[in-house]
Amino acid sequence: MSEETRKKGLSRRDMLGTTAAVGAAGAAGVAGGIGLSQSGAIISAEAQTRPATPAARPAVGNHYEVKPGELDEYYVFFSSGQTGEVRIIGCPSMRELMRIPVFNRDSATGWGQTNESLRVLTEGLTPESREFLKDKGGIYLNGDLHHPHPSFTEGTYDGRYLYANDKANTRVCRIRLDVMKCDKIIQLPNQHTVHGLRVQKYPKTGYVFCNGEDRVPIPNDGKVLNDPKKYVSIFSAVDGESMKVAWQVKVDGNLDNVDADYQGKYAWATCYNSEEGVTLAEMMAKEQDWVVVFNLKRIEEAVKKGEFETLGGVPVLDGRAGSKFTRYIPVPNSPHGINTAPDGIHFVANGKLSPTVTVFDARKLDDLFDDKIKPRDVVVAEPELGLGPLHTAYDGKGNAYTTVFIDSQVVKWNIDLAKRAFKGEKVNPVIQKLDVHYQPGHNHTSMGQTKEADGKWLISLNKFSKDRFLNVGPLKPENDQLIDISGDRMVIVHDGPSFAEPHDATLVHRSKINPLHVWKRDDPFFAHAVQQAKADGVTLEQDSQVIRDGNKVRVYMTSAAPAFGLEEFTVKQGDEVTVYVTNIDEVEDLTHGFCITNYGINMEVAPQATASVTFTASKPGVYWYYCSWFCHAMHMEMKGRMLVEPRAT
Ligand code: CUK
Ligand code: CUA
Repeated sequence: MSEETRKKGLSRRDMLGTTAAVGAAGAAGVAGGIGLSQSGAIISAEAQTRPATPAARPAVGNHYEVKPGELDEYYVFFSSGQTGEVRIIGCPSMRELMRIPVFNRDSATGWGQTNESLRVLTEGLTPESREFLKDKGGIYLNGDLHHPHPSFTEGTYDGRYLYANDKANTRVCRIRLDVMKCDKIIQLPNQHTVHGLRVQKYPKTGYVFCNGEDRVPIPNDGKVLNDPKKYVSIFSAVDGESMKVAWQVKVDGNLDNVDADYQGKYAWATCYNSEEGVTLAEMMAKEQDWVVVFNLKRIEEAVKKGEFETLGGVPVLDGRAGSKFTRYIPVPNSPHGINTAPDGIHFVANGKLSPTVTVFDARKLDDLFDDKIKPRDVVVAEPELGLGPLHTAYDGKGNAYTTVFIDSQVVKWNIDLAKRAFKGEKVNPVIQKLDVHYQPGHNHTSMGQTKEADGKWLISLNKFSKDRFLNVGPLKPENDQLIDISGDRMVIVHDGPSFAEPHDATLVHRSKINPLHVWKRDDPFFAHAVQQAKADGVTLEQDSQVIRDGNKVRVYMTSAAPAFGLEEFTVKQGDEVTVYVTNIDEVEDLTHGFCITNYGINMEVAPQATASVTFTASKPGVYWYYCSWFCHAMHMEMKGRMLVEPRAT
């Protein structure tokens, strides 16, 4: 690349372009109307007359533009932090496509109110939480979802599930990628919060690894209080199929983030607070913390042989210092993200308080566990990148991209150069530092957490947006920036505001995901409703009728645009009413809703689905119910009356 091109911020690829037409447009714009692109493709007359790229916008052509009616190449599964949901964004357009409620209460879909969602939200609670929530509606209304990660088969995404953690209430969820609904939530016993979450990449998922961050007594029942020596933190492996805890391991310190290898042998986690303090000053006192490596085979063998204690109903092993199940590798104080490279060999712990990242070679772990080498012998590089390294992503071409929070930059560096520098060679592993706006946490590359990393896109999830958008008051959105990494240089091509707080995201090529267009009638998600209808002699797809069963009333109705199967139904004050709505429209995207005015009831019923809601008809009177999802020209008229007869006094 010539010095002049470098100054303009252009890469060779910018000049060549991605596709003849689009790339040529970029080249014409920046290079002032050359008739031939360097790849030899003739630039169209239209492209030559296209206005030059505005100076403020990076000159990479328009290949990140997804025109109206065109589809994105990648699904991005975004977390939403303390909002508690998962969001689906299209990349490269960065258009928000859908929100999947999980740990939150959602008005539009009825998540947290329908019987189908309540089953998911309650069945996996620990007995203590069930008791605690008894007089609070039975469910948690908040969550803090940090890390959404899809299931793997043999090192790449298989399109089955997405898993995520709830840091707020120590839960793990599973989302079915065929219908994009959460079908399982479990709360982890013994541990206090689950922060880091990543999944087993090989041979398949397999395990979902969940880091217990805070240290508490086990059991945490008040018998031990201000005696931190007796606190412990827990690493959990959840079986991604059964969504049960397979095993837990007690560890020293506080676990932060986690990742897994490509061989199915190890998982590794960053660990801070080796001091085991309970105040900020205590937690930062030492110069060093650790990366903990878990030996999956040794743990599985011990579980098989029964070498564990059962706590909270699950097998718990002791992995604290000196255990055969773990190794503690010293790294600079308070590491944060830990990320496995697509080469299947390296993994990187990000320094946070140290300006360095530490690079490990997974091939040395067998020797480490056999005590043939020392923990630090696994370290093969430790480049200094900038202030506040938090997370690292990869392009599959040997380069890594690390966010540095305090410097507000993404640093592109080369793993091989870093290893050579570590051995004493005079080389600089840092290739480019790019300003991002501002304070980045996670960053993610397209397919970058699989062996199929394709090196096209990087998203920097910035915690602050400050002046990048119209001012919306003291509470500002985050800023997710799309960065083109396909050339030699990183180029920011898009700013995208998003609401609290996408910590993490996964970019999945669209060829990996195959959602249904309408529900299947035999879907397990509403199997309970189908079962109940069968017991009542009701065919959900045909019948609209009211069944009385003591003071329980079951109201079955179909919905077909623009009418409900029942224009009215009558119940008695005090009845426990369950309404089952079956959407018999087979038309794609023809969703109905069911909302009862002044009864606080609303739910979504997508094509060919059944949804149900149970409530007490405590207020007598006339209550209109209406369809809340716009479905037809006569959508406003899609309604009926619930007549609640007053209790005889
Ligand atoms: S953590 Cu948020 S920036 Cu929960 Cu993945 Cu690093
Ligand atoms: Cu049915 Cu609107």
